[in-house]
Amino acid sequence: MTDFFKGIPQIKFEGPQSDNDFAFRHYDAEEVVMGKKMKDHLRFAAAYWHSFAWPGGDPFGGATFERPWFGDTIDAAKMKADVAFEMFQILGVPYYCFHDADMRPEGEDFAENTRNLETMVDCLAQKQADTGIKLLWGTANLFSHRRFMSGAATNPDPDVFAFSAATIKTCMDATMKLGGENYVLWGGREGYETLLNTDMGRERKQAGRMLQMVVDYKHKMGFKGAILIEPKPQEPTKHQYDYDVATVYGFLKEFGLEGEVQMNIEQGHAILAGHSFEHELTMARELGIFGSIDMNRNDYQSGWDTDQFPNNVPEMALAYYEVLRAGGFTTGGTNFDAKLRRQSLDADDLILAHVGGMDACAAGLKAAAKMLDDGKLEAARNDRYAGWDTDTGKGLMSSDLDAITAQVLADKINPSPRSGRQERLENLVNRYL
Ligand code: XUL
Ligand code: CO
Repeated sequence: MTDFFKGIPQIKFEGPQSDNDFAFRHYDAEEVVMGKKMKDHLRFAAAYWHSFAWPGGDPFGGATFERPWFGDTIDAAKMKADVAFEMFQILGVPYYCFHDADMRPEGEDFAENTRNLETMVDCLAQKQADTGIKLLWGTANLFSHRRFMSGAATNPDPDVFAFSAATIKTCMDATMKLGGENYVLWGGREGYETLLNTDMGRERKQAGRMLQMVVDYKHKMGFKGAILIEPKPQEPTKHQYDYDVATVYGFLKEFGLEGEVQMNIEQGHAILAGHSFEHELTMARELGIFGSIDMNRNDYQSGWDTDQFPNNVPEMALAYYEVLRAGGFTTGGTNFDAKLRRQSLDADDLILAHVGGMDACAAGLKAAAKMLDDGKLEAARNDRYAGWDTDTGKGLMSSDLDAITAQVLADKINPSPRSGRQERLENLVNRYL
C-alpha cells in the first residue's frame, strides 16, 4: 500500500439522499436496469494517462502536479502502478486502459522501450490477478515523442512508419497478454499542418496499409477482442484524417476493412467535429461499427479538447439512450478519458472527479432506460415514418423515376407537411431526468 490515498474510504452506494462526498448516489453496481446489472451496462474504465501520467501543464505553464511516481525509472513506474490499482479498487471500477508510454519508462530506443514495456506488463498482470481488475483496452502512444511530430503511419519518413508499426506490435502483444478486451488506435498526428508540404494521397495510403497490418496481426495472433479507431477532427494536428465516424467509415471501405474495425467514440471529439455525441453514436450504430466510448466533456466556450469529467446528466441520458439502442456494449465500455483541472492537486480531487463522473453516467443510464422502457419516444419516431411501412411506401424503394412519376400523376400525390413535434419530444425527455 502507498499512502497517496490515505484516509480515503472505499466508495459505496448510499443513495440520492446521502450527504457523503465519498459515496455514490446513483451508481449501484449490482442494481439491475433493463435486465442487466449497472456494472455490466456501464463497464467503467479509468484512464492511466490523465490520472497518473499527466503533470497538469497547459500552453502557459508546466507541471502543477507533483506526484511521487513521476520519473523515468522502473521503480517509479511500479509505484505509479501501485497507486493506479489502489484508485481502481477505491472506486470499484472493473477496468482500466493505458498507452505504453503511460505505464513504462521511456527508453533510449525501441529495444529498451520494449524491455520496459515487458517488465511493466508482468507487473500489471500480477496486479490484475491480485485484484480482479481487467484491461478494457491498450494502445500505443504514437504522438508525444518528438519522433512522431510529423505523424506515425502518415509520416513522410519511412523509418517513423517502421518504428510505429513495431511499437504497435509490442502494444498489441501487451494488450493480448493482459487479456485486454479491445485494442485502440487514435491517430493524433495522422493528418497535416499545411498542404504546402503534404502529399495527402501517400499519407492516406500509408495509414490504410498500417491499419490492414494491424488487422492481419490481430488474426495472426488470435486476439479475440475488437480493433477500435477513435475519431477526432483536429488537435494536436490541424487536420486529422480520422475526422469523425462517417469519415472513418469511408476510410475503412476504401481499404477493405469494414467488418474488421469498430469505433471508440469520445464525447469531446464529437463536439470538436461539430456534432453532438448522440450523432456520432447513432452514426456508428447505423453503420454497424459501434464499439466503445471515451467519456468526458468539453467546455463549450473554449472550443478545444478540455477532457473534463462528465457531469451533465441530460447529455449522458441521450448518450446512453443511443448506447442502449445499439444493444449496449459487448467488448466496449465507458472509459473516463478525462483529466482533473490543473488546480485540482489533491488525491481527493482525483477520487471525487471519478465518483461524480460515474454517478452522472449512472443517472444518465437510468434515465435512458426509462425512456426506452416507456416507449413514447420510439412510438413517436415510428409514427413519423409510418408511411414507409405501407405498401406504397415500401414500393417506392424498389421503383424507378418513370414509374414514380406515373404514380404521382395517377394518384394525384400532393404531400401535406406534418409537425416534427420537436418541443413536445424535448419536454418528454426532461420528464425522465
Ligand atoms: C486524445 C485521446 C486519447 C485517446 C487514446 O484526445 O482521446 O487519449 O483516447 O490515445
Ligand atoms: Co480518447
